[in-house]
Amino acid sequence: MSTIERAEVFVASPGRNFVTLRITTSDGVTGLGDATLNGRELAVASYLRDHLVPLLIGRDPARIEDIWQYLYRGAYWRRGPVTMTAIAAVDVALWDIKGKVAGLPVYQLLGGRSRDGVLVYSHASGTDVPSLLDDVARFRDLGYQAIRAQTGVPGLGGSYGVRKGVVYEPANSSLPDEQPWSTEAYLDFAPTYLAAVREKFGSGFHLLHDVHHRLTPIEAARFGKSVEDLRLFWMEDPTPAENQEAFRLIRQHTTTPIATGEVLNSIWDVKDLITEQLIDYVRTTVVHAGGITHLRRIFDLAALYQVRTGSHGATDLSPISLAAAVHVDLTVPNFGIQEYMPHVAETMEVFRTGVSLANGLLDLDETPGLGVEYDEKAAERFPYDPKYLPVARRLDGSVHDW
Ligand code: CS2
Ligand code: MG
Repeated sequence: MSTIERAEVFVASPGRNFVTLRITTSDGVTGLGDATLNGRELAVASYLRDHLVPLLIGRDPARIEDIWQYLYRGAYWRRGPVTMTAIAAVDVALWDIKGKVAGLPVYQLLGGRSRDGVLVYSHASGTDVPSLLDDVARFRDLGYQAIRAQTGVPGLGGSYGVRKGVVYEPANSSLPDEQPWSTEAYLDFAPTYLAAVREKFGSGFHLLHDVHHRLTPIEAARFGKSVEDLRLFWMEDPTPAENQEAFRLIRQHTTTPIATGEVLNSIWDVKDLITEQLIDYVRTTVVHAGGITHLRRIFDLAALYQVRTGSHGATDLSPISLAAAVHVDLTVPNFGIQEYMPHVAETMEVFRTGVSLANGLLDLDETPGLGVEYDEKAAERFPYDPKYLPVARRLDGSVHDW
């Protein structure tokens, strides 16, 4: 029987910080898992190196479910982003190994293709409305069928979602960048720029918007109502989702579809949102919600309640996560959409994958496993570069949800 012989954790910053787990079996087969938690990378690296790796050596890599249960129940302290990201990295690496041993791409082990390609959306942004409209036009010209639109709020300094460089990178400073926030200014302005997008480009494509946890339920209800005629594909994270029942109030007032879940880490965190149909899309991911094994459980529960998938896919999820997400997205019956932000060139020097984009759809080649390679020598050229996500403060100085 093949056993787990080695498990190595790599922390590097090719374009941005990533934590990568590589498991090697006694037969020399390797599997990769993403363990990146933006702004808290070393917590997961330590959880893996100091607490999980010693438990993996000598185990049968084929026993994916047993290892998942062992790491989840055996921790005693359950759930949360650090624990579930570490378990996810192990889980995805073991699926990678299983695919390589079977000589099949992981999606074939998950039931095979349900669709020819994975519909994606990407991020259009601008410091003002004209530059946002130019960016939307750019993505339309690139063939995207779904586009997220975000821009700064006049009078507020930094604003969520506005790209500065080639890609949107929010973790941009060695201490948290404190950004001003005004809900009133946002609620007055955001509907106008989303309307400007629809007015210029019509309704022949999916338009998405990320509220990013910033409203109270009644404010989110007001926002949802104000954009109903714009036919958003979804309003994302309208209010913090720790209190799942808060979404009942939003649901009572608006038909604008709701997506949430990127910061949530287990089926328990989204159970009521799904079973009460308080959301239309669940955004949990292979990297922050326990890996392929647990994500499939969440997506199967969602399917019972006609909730579709809409996994998070920002650049702080590594190309390993994107590839694993596409394997899952190709197979699940209740697929909705996949977030996709192309990684920068330095990142792709270190991670090589078989993921391809055409006409706004992602696909994979037939490489066994995940189809991803990690070049640790190249990674050594990009040492870890600690960065924090911003903090939002209201105009009175109090902390707000960023
Ligand atoms: C955002 C992310 O892509 C999204 O939907 O919510 O950009 C999020 O802000 C980052 O992933 C945080 O690291
Ligand atoms: Mg988001």
